[in-house]
Amino acid sequence: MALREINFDGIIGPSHNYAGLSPGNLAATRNAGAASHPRAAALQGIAKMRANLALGLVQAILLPHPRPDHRWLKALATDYAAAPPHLKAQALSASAMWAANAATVSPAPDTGDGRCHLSVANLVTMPHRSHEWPETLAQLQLAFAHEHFVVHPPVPPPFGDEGAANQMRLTASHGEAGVEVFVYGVTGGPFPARQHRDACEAVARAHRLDPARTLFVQQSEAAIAAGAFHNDVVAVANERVLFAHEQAFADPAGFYADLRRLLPEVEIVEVPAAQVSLQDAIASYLFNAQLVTLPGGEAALILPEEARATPSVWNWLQAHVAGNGPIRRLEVVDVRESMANGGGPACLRLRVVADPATIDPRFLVDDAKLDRIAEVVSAHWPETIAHDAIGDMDLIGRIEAARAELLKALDLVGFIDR
Ligand code: SUG
Repeated sequence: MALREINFDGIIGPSHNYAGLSPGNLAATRNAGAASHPRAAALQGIAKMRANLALGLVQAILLPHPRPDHRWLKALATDYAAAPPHLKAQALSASAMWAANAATVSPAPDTGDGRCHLSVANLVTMPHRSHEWPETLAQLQLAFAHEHFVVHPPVPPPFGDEGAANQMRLTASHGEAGVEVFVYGVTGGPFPARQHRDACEAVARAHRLDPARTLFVQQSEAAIAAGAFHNDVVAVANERVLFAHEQAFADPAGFYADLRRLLPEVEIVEVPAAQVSLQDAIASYLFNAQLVTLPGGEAALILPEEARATPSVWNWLQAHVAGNGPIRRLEVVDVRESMANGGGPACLRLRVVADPATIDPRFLVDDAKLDRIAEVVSAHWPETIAHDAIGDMDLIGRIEAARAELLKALDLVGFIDR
């Protein structure tokens, strides 16, 4: 088995809009009511995937969910035309684009049965995200049907689970056994802590992780209160590098000591608050970068434009690279439409370490397939959605037709359409 890290990016759906549905997500709240640009949004996501392919990384996709979610509305004894405005917005959200929240993944080298385990996230804290899981489960069961994988249904409510956004894996190299770190929240000042410790522990048990190599770490209240609604807004890890803000964790010293004991070669890159404030880190999404290992072995950070535009952040990064820090290369991508809803480069992807030959090939992409996807997006995704248009049934028809065209182009009709 040739294990590689595969990035599954959520294709940004045709219903992408700014409804301000996530309290505690400052960007989404700030942009509530603004006009969105679904076509440009999806093309930005595709351009990010192309850039990752050009770096020699393996790239895959997850598909937009059917929106509005008629099944969910039916379970609420209504339909789209009759639903009150808040349910309309929640049913229409394109939030499944943030694939880091789709599932938690434990690659085969970490698990008791030598298979790669995926647990679909329940996302119960936010109503608009709580109905993503059935479609996510269906897509993951299709993409990971090979016997190498075990796909688990979500942890039951009320234990909130937001998937890989709150999980980090540290290891000497992707194909070796790792230390899995589950970050949970207890309190977040005025905002909800979306990831519950009981959910983390349930996932770790389901994945048959070695308790001696599994850490449960509390996110700091200050981070959640400042707008870090997921750990991946203030920390990211890849292979032996942990890159985190000084105020990310409730007890950083205890966490780092455990990590050094379990993985002596770990390299902890902590950004001091005196150089980059929590506010700048969160506004710029410095830590919502994709930290990746390039084919040559060096670590690169794939950052949003907003990180380059924030002087404290860009200065820190330049100094780190000039000083021979573990991160050797900076790549900047434009994902502004997603960022305006609080989703950076890392939110848009789910990492799976596996042999690409074991993945349903319809989910893997190369440049030619991205061309086909971009054609469908350019022809069918709405150019803009004004906030007051979400009740417009013509728009709903276009959104549904657009997704159907994409499934057709990817040979997925009859598999994940409903
Ligand atoms: O759950 N935004 C998402 C952003 C998720 C980012 N993911 C990670 N950090 N991994 C959220 O808050 C906004 C949708 C709206 O308000 O319409 C939203 O759901």
